[in-house]
Amino acid sequence: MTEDIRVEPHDGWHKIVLNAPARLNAVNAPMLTRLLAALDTAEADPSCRAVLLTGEGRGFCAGQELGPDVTPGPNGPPDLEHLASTYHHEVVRRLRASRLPVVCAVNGVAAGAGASFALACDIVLAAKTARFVQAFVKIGLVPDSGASFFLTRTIGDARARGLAMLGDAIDGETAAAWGMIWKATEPDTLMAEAEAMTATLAQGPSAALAAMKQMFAATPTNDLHTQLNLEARLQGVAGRGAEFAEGVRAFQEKRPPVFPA
Ligand code: T3D
Repeated sequence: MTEDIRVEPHDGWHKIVLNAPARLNAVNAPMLTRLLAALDTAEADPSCRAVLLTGEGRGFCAGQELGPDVTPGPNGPPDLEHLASTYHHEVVRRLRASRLPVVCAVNGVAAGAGASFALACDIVLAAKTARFVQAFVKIGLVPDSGASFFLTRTIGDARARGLAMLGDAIDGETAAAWGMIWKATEPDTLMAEAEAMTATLAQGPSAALAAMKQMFAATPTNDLHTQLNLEARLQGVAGRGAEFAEGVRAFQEKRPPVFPA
C-alpha cells in the first residue's frame, strides 16, 4: 500500500510529503496520526535540524477528506469538535511548538485545514499558481486549524473576513503580496528553492532558531514590556551558548560559521 505520509531524510533535515494526490492530499484521522508521528520523529532525531512540508502531485492539501469522518451517517453527525481538536489542531500545535524551523512548499491548492497547515509553518513558499482557499464556508463550516488566528495576523481583519466569508481562492502571488506567506516562486523552481532554504536552516544556529519560535509564539498575548523581558532572557541564554561563540569567532576569522549540531 502507498504510504499517505512519505518521509525523506536528508542531511540534517526531513522532507515530509502529504501523499494522497488523487484527492489533492486531503487528510483524514489515520493520515493525520501518521503526520503527527513523522513530526515527532523529526523532533526526536538529534541530527534533524529543520523540516520541509509539501504535497505530492498538483495539490498541497485539500483539507479534511470529505469522506466517512465528516459524512453524517446512520449513527448521527460526526463530532467535528473532537476531530478538529484531536487531529487537525494537534498538527498546528505540533508545528508551532516544535524546536525545528519548518518550511512549507505549497505546490498547489491549499484548502480548508490544508491552508491552515501551511500557515502554521515558519516560512511558507508557494508556487505562483498555487491557490489558498478558505473552503469551509462552501460546506457550511467555520475556519479552523488556526485559520482565524493566522489570517487576522498576517493579512488583517478585513481580508481575513473576506476570504473566510466568501471562500474565494487567492493565488500564490497574491498571498505573498498580501503578506500571508514569505514568497511566491515559479512553479518549476519551488521545490529546489524550498529544499535549499531548508538545508540552509539546518545549518543555522538551531538553539537560536528554536528560541525565535518561542519568541514569536509569545507575541500575540504579550505587551511590549513583557516581550522585551522575554527577548532579554532568550538573548541571555543565546549569549552564553556555543552558537554565539562560534558566530563571533567566525566573524572575526572572516569565514562562514559552522554551528554545532
Ligand atoms: O473536524 C473538522 O475540523 C472538520 C474538518 C474541517 C477542516 C476542513 O478542512 S473543512 C474543508 C474541507 N475541504 C474542502 O471543502 C475542499 C474540497 N475541495 C475543493 O473545494 C476543491 O477540490 C479544491 C478547491 C480544493 C480544488 O479544486 P479543483 O477543481 O482543482 O480539483 P477537484 O476536481 O475539485 O478535485 C480533484 C480531486 O480531488 C477530485 O476527485 P476526482 O473527482 O478526481 O476523483 C475531488 O473529489 C478530490 N478532492 C478534493 N478535495 C477533496 C477531495 N476528496 C476528498 N476530500 C476532499 N477534501
